[in-house]
Amino acid sequence: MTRAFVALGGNLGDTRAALRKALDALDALPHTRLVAHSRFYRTPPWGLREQPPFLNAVAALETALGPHALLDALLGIERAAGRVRDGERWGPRTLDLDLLHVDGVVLEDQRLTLPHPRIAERAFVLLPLAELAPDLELPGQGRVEALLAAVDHAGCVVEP
Ligand code: PH2
Ligand code: MG
Ligand code: MG
Repeated sequence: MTRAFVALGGNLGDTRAALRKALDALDALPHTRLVAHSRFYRTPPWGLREQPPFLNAVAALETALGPHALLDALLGIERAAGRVRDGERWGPRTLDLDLLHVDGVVLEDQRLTLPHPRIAERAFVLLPLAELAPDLELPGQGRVEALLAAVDHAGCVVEP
């Protein structure tokens, strides 16, 4: 079993329900267990600014799935949640599941780059990830707690 971290996000519809359902779906994946999840954060939209705020969280899994099988499983959960890919990069979405990191894995191919290449820029990922794994060393990027200290996360607030 390998530890993997998944970012959850969404900003269309009932995002709280979508994230809760996604956590259940992650736990229900074959050969996979949800070990922990962060609190939910309301976060300002990053990348494309003119869209509703996001709800974001991070999940820690133990899984026997390889990185590509896990990616396929995440896409399947997004589809089951009604995600429609209209091609707009960084645009609004019902549910987004991004594979952030898998212990011991560094890879880059057509489908997948690990660790996720933009973690260090994203307070909406670093804040929940630091709840679960502040000491995690992301190959090529650094330690999560140090990365978090270098970004502005003032606009991100824990949902009650
Ligand atoms: N996801 C994006 C683009 N921008 N901004 C926030 N705050 N949270 C997200 O999850 C997010 C985003 C594309 O996946
Ligand atoms: Mg994303
Ligand atoms: Mg995505």
